[in-house]
Amino acid sequence: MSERERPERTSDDPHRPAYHVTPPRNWMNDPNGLVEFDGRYHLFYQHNPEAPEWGDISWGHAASDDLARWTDLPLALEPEAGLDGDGCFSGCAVVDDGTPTLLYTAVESGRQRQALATSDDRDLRTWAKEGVVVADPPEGVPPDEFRDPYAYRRDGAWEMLVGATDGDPVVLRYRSPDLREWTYEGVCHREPDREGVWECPALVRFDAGDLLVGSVNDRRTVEYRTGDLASGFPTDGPDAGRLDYGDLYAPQAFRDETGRPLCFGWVTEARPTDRQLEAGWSGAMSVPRVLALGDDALWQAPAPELAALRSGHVHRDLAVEGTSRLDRAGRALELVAEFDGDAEEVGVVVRRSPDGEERTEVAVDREAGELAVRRGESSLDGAVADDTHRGTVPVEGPTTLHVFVDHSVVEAFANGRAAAASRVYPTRDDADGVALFARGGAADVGVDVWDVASAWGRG
Ligand code: DQQ
Repeated sequence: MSERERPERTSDDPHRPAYHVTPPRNWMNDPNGLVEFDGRYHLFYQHNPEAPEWGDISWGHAASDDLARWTDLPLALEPEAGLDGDGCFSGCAVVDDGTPTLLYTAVESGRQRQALATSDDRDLRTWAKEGVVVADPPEGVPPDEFRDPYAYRRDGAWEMLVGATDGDPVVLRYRSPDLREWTYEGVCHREPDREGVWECPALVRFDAGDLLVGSVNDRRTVEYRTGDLASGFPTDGPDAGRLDYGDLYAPQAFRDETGRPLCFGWVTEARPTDRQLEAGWSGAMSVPRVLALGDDALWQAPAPELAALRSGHVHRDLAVEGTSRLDRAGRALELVAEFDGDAEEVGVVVRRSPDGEERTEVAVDREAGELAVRRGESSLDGAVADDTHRGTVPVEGPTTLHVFVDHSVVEAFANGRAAAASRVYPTRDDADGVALFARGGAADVGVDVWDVASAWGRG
Protein backbone atom coordinates (compact mmCIF):
# COMPACT_ATOMS: atom_id res chain seq x y z
CA MET A 1 0.00 0.00 0.00
CA SER A 2 1.52 3.34 -0.98
CA GLU A 3 2.08 6.11 1.54
CA ARG A 4 -0.44 8.28 -0.28
CA GLU A 5 -3.06 5.60 0.23
CA ARG A 6 -2.59 5.34 3.97
CA PRO A 7 0.14 7.52 5.44
CA GLU A 8 1.77 6.97 8.81
CA ARG A 9 0.49 9.37 11.45
CA THR A 10 2.98 11.99 12.51
CA SER A 11 2.97 12.49 16.25
CA ASP A 12 5.98 14.42 17.54
CA ASP A 13 4.20 17.78 17.93
CA PRO A 14 3.22 18.39 21.58
CA HIS A 15 0.10 20.21 20.38
CA ARG A 16 -1.25 17.25 18.41
CA PRO A 17 -4.57 16.03 19.84
CA ALA A 18 -4.81 12.38 20.87
CA TYR A 19 -8.54 11.71 20.68
CA HIS A 20 -9.95 14.51 18.56
CA VAL A 21 -9.74 13.27 14.97
CA THR A 22 -6.88 14.81 13.04
CA PRO A 23 -5.43 14.02 9.58
CA PRO A 24 -2.60 11.48 9.56
CA ARG A 25 -0.48 14.38 8.39
CA ASN A 26 -0.98 17.62 6.47
CA TRP A 27 -4.15 19.66 6.17
CA MET A 28 -7.74 19.01 7.30
CA ASN A 29 -10.78 21.25 7.13
CA ASP A 30 -14.55 20.60 6.99
CA PRO A 31 -16.10 17.25 7.96
CA ASN A 32 -17.79 15.73 4.94
CA GLY A 33 -19.96 12.75 4.10
CA LEU A 34 -20.76 11.84 7.70
CA VAL A 35 -22.59 8.54 7.69
CA GLU A 36 -23.02 5.35 9.63
CA PHE A 37 -23.08 2.46 7.20
CA ASP A 38 -23.31 -1.21 8.16
CA GLY A 39 -22.68 -0.28 11.80
CA ARG A 40 -19.52 1.70 11.05
CA TYR A 41 -19.12 5.46 11.27
CA HIS A 42 -17.36 7.21 8.39
CA LEU A 43 -15.87 10.65 8.73
CA PHE A 44 -14.63 12.10 5.44
CA TYR A 45 -12.97 15.49 5.50
CA GLN A 46 -11.51 18.20 3.32
CA HIS A 47 -7.85 17.27 3.06
CA ASN A 48 -4.67 18.40 1.37
CA PRO A 49 -2.64 15.18 1.30
CA GLU A 50 0.51 17.03 0.19
CA ALA A 51 0.93 19.89 2.67
CA PRO A 52 -0.31 21.25 6.01
CA GLU A 53 -2.03 24.15 4.28
CA TRP A 54 -5.24 24.44 2.26
CA GLY A 55 -4.86 23.27 -1.36
CA ASP A 56 -5.19 20.25 -3.68
CA ILE A 57 -8.50 19.58 -1.92
CA SER A 58 -9.31 15.88 -1.70
CA TRP A 59 -11.50 13.87 0.66
CA GLY A 60 -9.62 12.20 3.51
CA HIS A 61 -11.31 9.31 5.29
CA ALA A 62 -11.37 7.92 8.83
CA ALA A 63 -13.71 5.20 10.13
CA SER A 64 -14.80 4.04 13.55
CA ASP A 65 -16.81 1.14 14.93
CA ASP A 66 -17.60 2.95 18.17
CA LEU A 67 -17.31 6.74 17.57
CA ALA A 68 -14.30 6.75 19.91
CA ARG A 69 -11.45 4.83 18.23
CA TRP A 70 -10.59 5.72 14.64
CA THR A 71 -8.68 4.19 11.74
CA ASP A 72 -7.24 6.08 8.78
CA LEU A 73 -8.41 4.89 5.40
CA PRO A 74 -7.15 5.82 1.92
CA LEU A 75 -8.23 9.03 0.19
CA ALA A 76 -11.85 8.76 -0.93
CA LEU A 77 -11.91 11.46 -3.63
CA GLU A 78 -9.05 13.16 -5.45
CA PRO A 79 -9.19 16.00 -7.96
CA GLU A 80 -9.21 14.93 -11.62
CA ALA A 81 -8.81 17.31 -14.55
CA GLY A 82 -11.99 17.69 -16.59
CA LEU A 83 -14.34 17.30 -13.63
CA ASP A 84 -12.96 18.53 -10.32
CA GLY A 85 -9.35 19.39 -11.13
CA ASP A 86 -9.40 22.40 -8.78
CA GLY A 87 -10.78 20.47 -5.85
CA CYS A 88 -13.39 18.11 -4.44
CA PHE A 89 -15.08 20.55 -2.09
CA SER A 90 -17.45 19.78 0.75
CA GLY A 91 -20.48 17.56 0.55
CA CYS A 92 -22.51 14.84 2.17
CA ALA A 93 -23.19 11.10 2.10
CA VAL A 94 -26.54 9.37 1.83
CA VAL A 95 -27.47 5.73 1.46
CA ASP A 96 -29.69 5.39 -1.60
CA ASP A 97 -31.56 2.10 -1.43
CA GLY A 98 -28.43 0.43 -0.02
CA THR A 99 -25.92 2.30 -2.20
CA PRO A 100 -23.59 4.71 -0.41
CA THR A 101 -23.63 7.92 -2.43
CA LEU A 102 -21.68 11.15 -2.09
CA LEU A 103 -22.76 14.56 -3.31
CA TYR A 104 -19.92 17.08 -3.36
CA THR A 105 -18.84 20.24 -5.13
CA ALA A 106 -16.61 19.65 -8.15
CA VAL A 107 -14.49 22.76 -8.69
CA GLU A 108 -12.88 23.54 -12.02
CA SER A 109 -12.06 26.65 -14.04
CA GLY A 110 -13.78 28.94 -11.56
CA ARG A 111 -17.01 26.93 -11.58
CA GLN A 112 -18.53 25.09 -8.68
CA ARG A 113 -20.84 22.28 -9.76
CA GLN A 114 -22.57 19.61 -7.73
CA ALA A 115 -21.34 16.09 -8.50
CA LEU A 116 -22.10 12.54 -7.41
CA ALA A 117 -20.05 9.43 -6.61
CA THR A 118 -21.06 5.97 -5.43
CA SER A 119 -19.33 3.10 -3.69
CA ASP A 120 -19.91 -0.61 -3.92
CA ASP A 121 -17.50 -1.66 -1.23
CA ARG A 122 -18.73 -2.14 2.31
CA ASP A 123 -15.77 -0.19 3.80
CA LEU A 124 -16.49 2.82 1.56
CA ARG A 125 -12.84 2.85 0.48
CA THR A 126 -13.36 3.23 -3.23
CA TRP A 127 -15.66 5.65 -4.99
CA ALA A 128 -16.75 5.85 -8.62
CA LYS A 129 -17.44 9.38 -9.79
CA GLU A 130 -20.54 9.65 -11.96
CA GLY A 131 -19.98 13.33 -12.69
CA VAL A 132 -21.94 16.53 -12.46
CA VAL A 133 -25.62 16.46 -11.45
CA VAL A 134 -26.22 20.21 -11.09
CA ALA A 135 -24.05 22.26 -13.44
CA ASP A 136 -25.36 25.79 -13.18
CA PRO A 137 -26.52 27.91 -10.28
CA PRO A 138 -29.85 29.71 -10.46
CA GLU A 139 -29.88 33.23 -11.85
CA GLY A 140 -28.23 35.78 -9.59
CA VAL A 141 -25.83 33.27 -7.96
CA PRO A 142 -22.22 33.45 -9.22
CA PRO A 143 -20.87 30.08 -10.43
CA ASP A 144 -17.92 30.31 -8.04
CA GLU A 145 -20.14 30.77 -4.96
CA PHE A 146 -22.37 27.71 -5.26
CA ARG A 147 -21.29 24.81 -3.09
CA ASP A 148 -21.57 22.25 -0.29
CA PRO A 149 -24.58 20.05 -1.21
CA TYR A 150 -26.45 18.47 1.69
CA ALA A 151 -29.07 15.84 0.77
CA TYR A 152 -31.83 14.22 2.81
CA ARG A 153 -35.18 12.47 2.31
CA ARG A 154 -38.34 14.52 2.75
CA ASP A 155 -41.94 13.85 1.79
CA GLY A 156 -41.12 10.88 -0.42
CA ALA A 157 -38.29 12.42 -2.44
CA TRP A 158 -34.66 13.49 -2.14
CA GLU A 159 -33.96 17.10 -1.34
CA MET A 160 -30.65 18.94 -1.42
CA LEU A 161 -29.52 22.22 0.07
CA VAL A 162 -26.68 24.17 -1.55
CA GLY A 163 -24.87 27.11 0.04
CA ALA A 164 -24.55 30.26 -2.06
CA THR A 165 -24.76 34.04 -2.22
CA ASP A 166 -26.98 36.24 -4.35
CA GLY A 167 -25.78 39.34 -2.57
CA ASP A 168 -26.88 37.92 0.78
CA PRO A 169 -25.81 34.51 2.10
CA VAL A 170 -28.54 32.10 0.96
CA VAL A 171 -29.43 28.43 1.06
CA LEU A 172 -30.87 26.98 -2.16
CA ARG A 173 -33.26 24.05 -2.13
CA TYR A 174 -33.53 21.32 -4.80
CA ARG A 175 -35.71 18.22 -5.17
CA SER A 176 -35.08 14.95 -6.98
CA PRO A 177 -36.59 11.49 -7.39
CA ASP A 178 -33.19 9.80 -7.83
CA LEU A 179 -30.32 12.09 -6.66
CA ARG A 180 -29.39 12.74 -10.31
CA GLU A 181 -32.17 14.83 -11.87
CA TRP A 182 -32.63 17.92 -9.72
CA THR A 183 -35.32 20.61 -9.84
CA TYR A 184 -34.58 24.00 -8.30
CA GLU A 185 -37.21 24.90 -5.69
CA GLY A 186 -35.93 28.33 -4.68
CA VAL A 187 -34.14 30.04 -1.81
CA CYS A 188 -35.13 28.41 1.49
CA HIS A 189 -33.07 30.64 3.75
CA ARG A 190 -31.60 34.11 3.47
CA GLU A 191 -29.47 36.15 5.86
CA PRO A 192 -30.22 39.74 4.88
CA ASP A 193 -27.50 42.37 5.06
CA ARG A 194 -24.63 39.97 5.62
CA GLU A 195 -21.59 39.23 3.51
CA GLY A 196 -20.60 35.93 1.99
CA VAL A 197 -21.86 32.43 1.39
CA TRP A 198 -23.92 30.33 3.84
CA GLU A 199 -21.32 27.54 3.66
CA CYS A 200 -21.93 23.91 4.51
CA PRO A 201 -25.69 24.01 5.14
CA ALA A 202 -27.03 21.02 7.08
CA LEU A 203 -30.58 20.25 8.07
CA VAL A 204 -31.91 17.97 10.79
CA ARG A 205 -35.59 17.34 11.32
CA PHE A 206 -36.82 17.01 14.90
CA ASP A 207 -40.34 16.56 16.28
CA ALA A 208 -40.06 20.13 17.57
CA GLY A 209 -39.08 21.54 14.16
CA ASP A 210 -36.22 21.79 11.67
CA LEU A 211 -32.69 22.72 12.57
CA LEU A 212 -30.61 24.51 9.92
CA VAL A 213 -26.87 24.81 10.48
CA GLY A 214 -24.37 26.82 8.47
CA SER A 215 -21.16 28.76 8.53
CA VAL A 216 -20.81 32.27 7.23
CA ASN A 217 -17.57 32.40 5.30
CA ASP A 218 -15.08 33.59 7.87
CA ARG A 219 -13.81 30.36 9.48
CA ARG A 220 -15.36 31.51 12.76
CA THR A 221 -19.09 32.05 12.73
CA VAL A 222 -21.20 28.93 13.04
CA GLU A 223 -24.91 29.61 13.07
CA TYR A 224 -28.04 27.62 13.70
CA ARG A 225 -31.65 28.51 13.01
CA THR A 226 -34.66 26.58 14.22
CA GLY A 227 -38.09 26.67 12.64
CA ASP A 228 -39.70 25.09 9.64
CA LEU A 229 -38.02 24.57 6.28
CA ALA A 230 -41.34 25.10 4.50
CA SER A 231 -42.13 28.46 6.06
CA GLY A 232 -38.59 29.74 6.61
CA PHE A 233 -36.21 30.32 9.50
CA PRO A 234 -35.89 33.47 11.62
CA THR A 235 -32.52 35.20 11.53
CA ASP A 236 -32.70 36.57 15.05
CA GLY A 237 -34.55 36.09 18.32
CA PRO A 238 -34.61 32.91 20.40
CA ASP A 239 -34.67 30.60 17.35
CA ALA A 240 -31.36 31.90 16.00
CA GLY A 241 -28.07 31.20 17.72
CA ARG A 242 -24.45 30.15 17.54
CA LEU A 243 -23.67 26.45 17.47
CA ASP A 244 -20.25 27.10 18.97
CA TYR A 245 -18.45 30.13 20.37
CA GLY A 246 -14.88 28.93 19.83
CA ASP A 247 -12.73 28.00 16.84
CA LEU A 248 -15.30 25.66 15.31
CA TYR A 249 -16.30 25.95 11.66
CA ALA A 250 -18.31 24.12 8.99
CA PRO A 251 -20.02 21.56 11.25
CA GLN A 252 -22.01 18.82 9.56
CA ALA A 253 -24.97 17.12 11.20
CA PHE A 254 -26.35 13.69 10.33
CA ARG A 255 -28.51 10.94 11.77
CA ASP A 256 -26.86 7.62 12.49
CA GLU A 257 -28.45 4.22 11.84
CA THR A 258 -30.44 4.47 15.07
CA GLY A 259 -31.77 7.88 14.01
CA ARG A 260 -29.66 9.76 16.55
CA PRO A 261 -28.70 13.29 15.42
CA LEU A 262 -24.94 13.83 15.64
CA CYS A 263 -22.51 16.44 14.43
CA PHE A 264 -18.81 17.05 14.00
CA GLY A 265 -17.17 20.37 13.22
CA TRP A 266 -13.72 21.49 12.09
CA VAL A 267 -11.69 22.97 14.95
CA THR A 268 -9.50 25.49 13.16
CA GLU A 269 -5.95 26.40 14.18
CA ALA A 270 -5.19 29.50 16.22
CA ARG A 271 -1.44 29.55 15.56
CA PRO A 272 0.30 31.14 12.57
CA THR A 273 0.70 29.34 9.24
CA ASP A 274 4.48 28.93 9.61
CA ARG A 275 3.92 26.99 12.85
CA GLN A 276 1.41 24.74 11.12
CA LEU A 277 3.87 24.08 8.30
CA GLU A 278 6.57 23.25 10.85
CA ALA A 279 4.22 20.93 12.77
CA GLY A 280 3.35 19.04 9.58
CA TRP A 281 -0.37 18.89 10.25
CA SER A 282 -3.27 21.32 10.64
CA GLY A 283 -6.88 21.08 11.76
CA ALA A 284 -8.88 18.79 14.04
CA MET A 285 -12.45 17.62 14.41
CA SER A 286 -14.61 18.35 17.42
CA VAL A 287 -15.70 15.39 19.50
CA PRO A 288 -18.91 13.88 18.11
CA ARG A 289 -21.82 15.85 19.54
CA VAL A 290 -25.37 14.64 20.08
CA LEU A 291 -27.93 17.30 19.14
CA ALA A 292 -31.41 17.73 20.55
CA LEU A 293 -34.11 20.30 19.92
CA GLY A 294 -36.54 20.82 22.73
CA ASP A 295 -38.46 23.74 24.22
CA ASP A 296 -37.33 25.77 21.22
CA ALA A 297 -33.73 25.41 22.32
CA LEU A 298 -30.76 23.55 20.89
CA TRP A 299 -29.00 21.15 23.25
CA GLN A 300 -25.56 19.67 22.62
CA ALA A 301 -23.75 16.91 24.47
CA PRO A 302 -20.62 14.89 23.74
CA ALA A 303 -21.48 11.42 22.43
CA PRO A 304 -21.54 8.97 25.37
CA GLU A 305 -19.39 6.52 23.38
CA LEU A 306 -16.35 8.69 24.19
CA ALA A 307 -16.43 7.08 27.64
CA ALA A 308 -14.70 4.07 26.01
CA LEU A 309 -11.44 6.05 26.09
CA ARG A 310 -11.65 6.92 29.80
CA SER A 311 -9.37 5.58 32.54
CA GLY A 312 -8.14 6.60 36.00
CA HIS A 313 -11.39 8.07 37.26
CA VAL A 314 -11.42 10.29 40.34
CA HIS A 315 -14.34 12.06 41.97
CA ARG A 316 -13.88 14.97 44.39
CA ASP A 317 -16.37 17.04 46.36
CA LEU A 318 -14.96 20.43 47.27
CA ALA A 319 -16.07 23.71 48.79
CA VAL A 320 -14.43 26.34 46.60
CA GLU A 321 -13.98 30.05 47.18
CA GLY A 322 -11.20 31.50 45.06
CA THR A 323 -9.08 28.87 43.28
CA SER A 324 -8.56 25.23 44.34
CA ARG A 325 -6.02 23.08 42.56
CA LEU A 326 -7.01 19.51 41.83
CA ASP A 327 -4.65 16.60 42.44
CA ARG A 328 -4.89 15.62 38.78
CA ALA A 329 -2.89 16.69 35.76
CA GLY A 330 -2.82 15.81 32.11
CA ARG A 331 -3.00 16.95 28.54
CA ALA A 332 -5.70 14.47 27.54
CA LEU A 333 -8.44 14.71 30.14
CA GLU A 334 -12.20 14.80 30.50
CA LEU A 335 -13.81 16.75 33.37
CA VAL A 336 -17.39 17.06 34.47
CA ALA A 337 -17.91 19.65 37.21
CA GLU A 338 -21.18 20.67 38.81
CA PHE A 339 -21.18 23.93 40.76
CA ASP A 340 -23.80 24.84 43.33
CA GLY A 341 -23.77 27.79 45.74
CA ASP A 342 -23.93 31.55 45.45
CA ALA A 343 -20.74 32.34 43.46
CA GLU A 344 -21.27 34.80 40.62
CA GLU A 345 -18.66 33.16 38.45
CA VAL A 346 -17.48 29.55 38.48
CA GLY A 347 -15.21 27.52 36.28
CA VAL A 348 -12.27 25.24 35.64
CA VAL A 349 -8.68 26.04 34.79
CA VAL A 350 -6.89 23.62 32.48
CA ARG A 351 -3.42 23.38 30.92
CA ARG A 352 -2.27 25.22 34.03
CA SER A 353 1.39 25.52 35.07
CA PRO A 354 1.87 25.09 38.87
CA ASP A 355 2.46 28.83 39.29
CA GLY A 356 -0.47 29.72 37.05
CA GLU A 357 1.79 31.52 34.53
CA GLU A 358 0.17 29.54 31.74
CA ARG A 359 -3.48 28.64 32.14
CA THR A 360 -6.76 28.52 30.25
CA GLU A 361 -9.95 29.41 32.08
CA VAL A 362 -13.33 28.02 31.16
CA ALA A 363 -15.78 30.18 33.10
CA VAL A 364 -19.52 30.64 33.48
CA ASP A 365 -20.66 34.03 34.68
CA ARG A 366 -23.93 33.07 36.31
CA GLU A 367 -25.08 36.66 36.69
CA ALA A 368 -24.51 37.56 33.06
CA GLY A 369 -25.37 34.11 31.65
CA GLU A 370 -22.08 33.97 29.77
CA LEU A 371 -19.62 31.22 28.89
CA ALA A 372 -16.05 32.47 28.48
CA VAL A 373 -12.93 30.59 27.42
CA ARG A 374 -10.10 32.93 28.40
CA ARG A 375 -6.90 32.48 26.42
CA GLY A 376 -5.08 35.62 27.57
CA GLU A 377 -2.71 33.50 29.71
CA SER A 378 -2.93 30.25 27.75
CA SER A 379 0.52 30.54 26.25
CA LEU A 380 3.78 32.45 26.64
CA ASP A 381 4.03 32.29 22.86
CA GLY A 382 2.98 35.75 21.70
CA ALA A 383 2.19 34.55 18.18
CA VAL A 384 -0.86 32.42 19.04
CA ALA A 385 -4.43 33.64 19.59
CA ASP A 386 -5.05 35.11 23.02
CA ASP A 387 -8.58 36.47 22.76
CA THR A 388 -11.48 35.26 24.87
CA HIS A 389 -14.27 33.19 23.33
CA ARG A 390 -17.60 34.33 24.74
CA GLY A 391 -21.18 33.28 24.33
CA THR A 392 -24.49 33.25 26.07
CA VAL A 393 -25.59 30.33 28.21
CA PRO A 394 -28.88 29.95 30.07
CA VAL A 395 -28.22 29.59 33.80
CA GLU A 396 -30.76 28.15 36.20
CA GLY A 397 -29.82 26.19 39.31
CA PRO A 398 -26.45 24.40 39.42
CA THR A 399 -23.97 25.03 36.61
CA THR A 400 -22.45 22.09 34.78
CA LEU A 401 -19.26 22.26 32.77
CA HIS A 402 -18.16 19.28 30.68
CA VAL A 403 -14.67 19.95 29.37
CA PHE A 404 -12.44 17.93 27.05
CA VAL A 405 -8.75 18.80 27.18
CA ASP A 406 -6.72 17.35 24.34
CA HIS A 407 -3.31 19.00 23.99
CA SER A 408 -4.16 22.12 21.94
CA VAL A 409 -7.95 21.58 21.99
CA VAL A 410 -10.16 22.66 24.90
CA GLU A 411 -13.76 21.78 24.07
CA ALA A 412 -16.33 22.92 26.60
CA PHE A 413 -20.07 22.31 27.05
CA ALA A 414 -21.91 24.53 29.54
CA ASN A 415 -25.28 23.43 30.95
CA GLY A 416 -25.77 21.33 27.79
CA ARG A 417 -26.68 24.55 26.01
CA ALA A 418 -23.52 26.41 24.96
CA ALA A 419 -20.37 24.93 23.43
CA ALA A 420 -16.92 26.28 22.58
CA ALA A 421 -14.09 24.34 20.97
CA SER A 422 -11.01 26.51 21.44
CA ARG A 423 -7.34 26.11 20.54
CA VAL A 424 -4.53 26.82 23.01
CA TYR A 425 -0.77 26.24 22.66
CA PRO A 426 0.95 26.28 26.07
CA THR A 427 4.76 26.30 25.94
CA ARG A 428 5.66 24.99 29.39
CA ASP A 429 6.15 21.26 29.95
CA ASP A 430 4.40 21.56 33.30
CA ALA A 431 1.31 23.35 31.95
CA ASP A 432 -0.94 20.35 32.53
CA GLY A 433 -2.59 21.07 35.88
CA VAL A 434 -6.28 21.48 36.66
CA ALA A 435 -8.01 23.82 39.14
CA LEU A 436 -11.54 24.91 40.00
CA PHE A 437 -12.61 28.43 40.87
CA ALA A 438 -15.52 30.35 42.35
CA ARG A 439 -15.57 34.15 42.42
CA GLY A 440 -18.02 36.56 43.97
CA GLY A 441 -19.14 33.95 46.50
CA ALA A 442 -18.61 30.26 47.17
CA ALA A 443 -19.44 27.05 45.35
CA ASP A 444 -19.91 23.43 46.32
CA VAL A 445 -18.39 21.47 43.51
CA GLY A 446 -18.63 17.82 42.58
CA VAL A 447 -16.06 17.00 39.91
CA ASP A 448 -15.21 13.86 37.97
CA VAL A 449 -11.95 13.62 36.07
CA TRP A 450 -10.68 10.95 33.70
CA ASP A 451 -7.59 10.42 31.57
CA VAL A 452 -8.56 9.96 27.95
CA ALA A 453 -6.67 7.50 25.74
CA SER A 454 -5.65 8.04 22.15
CA ALA A 455 -8.27 7.36 19.50
CA TRP A 456 -5.59 5.81 17.31
CA GLY A 457 -4.57 2.82 19.37
CA ARG A 458 -1.69 4.54 21.19
CA GLY A 459 -2.15 5.75 24.74
N1 DQQ B 1 -14.52 24.66 2.72
C1 DQQ B 1 -14.69 23.96 1.48
C2 DQQ B 1 -15.89 24.58 0.84
C3 DQQ B 1 -16.63 25.16 1.98
C4 DQQ B 1 -15.54 25.67 2.86
C5 DQQ B 1 -13.43 24.06 0.69
C6 DQQ B 1 -15.94 25.87 4.30
O1 DQQ B 1 -16.63 23.59 0.14
O2 DQQ B 1 -17.55 26.14 1.58
O3 DQQ B 1 -12.38 23.40 1.35
O4 DQQ B 1 -14.85 25.79 5.17
